[in-house]
Amino acid sequence: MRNIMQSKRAIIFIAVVLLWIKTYIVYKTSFDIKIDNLIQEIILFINPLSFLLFIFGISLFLKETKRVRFILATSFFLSALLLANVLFYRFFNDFLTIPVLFQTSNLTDLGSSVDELLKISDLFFFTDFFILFALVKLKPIVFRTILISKQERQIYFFLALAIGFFHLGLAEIQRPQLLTRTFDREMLVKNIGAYNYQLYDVFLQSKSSAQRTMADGSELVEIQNYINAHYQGINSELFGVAKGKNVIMISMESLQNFVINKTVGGQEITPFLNQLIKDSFYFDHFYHQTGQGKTSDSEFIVENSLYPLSRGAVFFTHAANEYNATPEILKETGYFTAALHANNKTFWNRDIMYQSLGYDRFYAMEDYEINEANSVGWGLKDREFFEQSIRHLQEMPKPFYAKFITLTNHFPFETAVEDRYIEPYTSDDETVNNYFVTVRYTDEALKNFFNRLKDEGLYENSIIVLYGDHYGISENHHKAMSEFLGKEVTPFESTQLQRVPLIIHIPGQTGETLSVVSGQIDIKPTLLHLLGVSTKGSILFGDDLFVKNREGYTVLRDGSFITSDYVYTKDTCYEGETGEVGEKSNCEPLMEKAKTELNFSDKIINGDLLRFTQSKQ
Ligand code: GP9
Ligand code: MN
Repeated sequence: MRNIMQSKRAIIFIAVVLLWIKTYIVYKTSFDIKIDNLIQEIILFINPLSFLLFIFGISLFLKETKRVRFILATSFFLSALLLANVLFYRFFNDFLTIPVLFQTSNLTDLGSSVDELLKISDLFFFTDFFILFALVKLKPIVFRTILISKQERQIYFFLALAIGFFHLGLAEIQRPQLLTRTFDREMLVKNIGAYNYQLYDVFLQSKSSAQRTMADGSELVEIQNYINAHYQGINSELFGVAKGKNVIMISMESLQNFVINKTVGGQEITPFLNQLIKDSFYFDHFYHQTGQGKTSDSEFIVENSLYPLSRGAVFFTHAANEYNATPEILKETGYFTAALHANNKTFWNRDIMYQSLGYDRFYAMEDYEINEANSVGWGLKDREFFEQSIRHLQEMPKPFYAKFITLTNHFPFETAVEDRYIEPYTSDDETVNNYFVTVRYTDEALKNFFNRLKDEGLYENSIIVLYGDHYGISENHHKAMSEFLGKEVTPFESTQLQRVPLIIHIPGQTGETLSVVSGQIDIKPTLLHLLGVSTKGSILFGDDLFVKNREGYTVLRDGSFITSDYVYTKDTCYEGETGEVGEKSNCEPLMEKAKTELNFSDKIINGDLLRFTQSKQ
């Protein structure tokens, strides 16, 4: 009796094991998943298992004939899904997402080449299905009757759950806050597995379509009224001053403002930027406003003048929305728009989101020569990145809007020996110590880039905007930071540390340091006005930074805000001048405004409200 029962359950285990092993083989042979250590290899190996146990476990609730059919159908479906991902990967070097399936341009590309992509060896994808099918046909008696006790079912699911927890526990150690923090699909597939990834994608898709479906244009009226009432106007002397010029945007990885004009061991940390700000507009009270989407959030804020979301990355969660981003607007006025970043194009879902933002071209990893010698840390060294980008700039139609995203100054702040222009700082915190060295390296890379732009005759014709994307030194490093700054890092100081440099270089304009309190959200209207494009009536939350007597005010994604007089953070109102704790009532009038703006911005994103704006109908 016992033997028969075991064999009756065997089909489930055979199905699970076959599909499990096959999935691992596919991971290793059809996808290019980078593995850095043994734990990652273990995660990759076990990641399909709990999902497969659960899905095939459903059959334990079914009657005998249905059970076998269910197992065969599931095996077939999952194999087909895996194959679909492999085909997609062969073409796009990316994993399938639901929005991608609905992106017609991708589908046409893919559809026309399915023949080419399919190989005879792809029959391998159904090996386990054929084996199962043969087993069912040859030994039908083994799988016919079902006698599984409730207790056995409980053990089965307990086991599946335990494996699932073990796997997710390992993944959490390797990549904390995976789902909210990282949205590189390769990283997701590596950590949660191909099948869980598809499920997660379905979940994200249904959540966002539910919110989208429930929205109608009516919420826009209130938002539009709010924006119109707060419109700050233009600076008529500077409006259109850079009209028709190329635009070079440079997102500087993890570059915080506290390094500007400072030294380590008697050496300037940013000698080039310190020089550059003398003949540029430099904003020294400018804040990053990013959330969990880090670099991608900064890109989102800068180009849309909307706030990012409080969890997740808009680039990933709302990539198919209608936007009215700077590249799209400039494209309409005759600009060629490009983003340049020598990383995996799917990181932060950029390849998809850039289409929604109106980019003509994304120069990513494939467009660069990357090898061990010219890489460090996260990839291509900044200097090489800029150098190799020059030819991309040369080939672009003019005028162009080109966004560069640097990478070397990324945590954990590694530099090659030959690229160390200053000695590390000397606290007992390696991260902080090395940060200055990578910042110094990026500064050097920027200097070279500017020289190359001059050589190529691109400098005089371009307006260059440089900004720090987000903090590099997190709250975990307060001790070493207090040492460097020579003062305790209170919540007030911690907010001050969220300042990143903003430098706007306009040929023919003399420089000035402006201390107006501002944030990344202000870049879009500021830039568009310099290029002579009006933003009056547009849905955006920033203001032109050159407007005379502009109100100093900026909101961070966690609800903190900074004005010319006060800093509100962690439910405390600090005096801006001294950093002393002050009366909460001083901050109260603006607490409501901060909340309203964040809330309006969330509504726009979650409801995809920009699809209802007039120009989009
Ligand atoms: C990855 C780079 C870094 O392409 O933009 O992203 P981050 O971790 O800083 O968000
Ligand atoms: Mn970044």
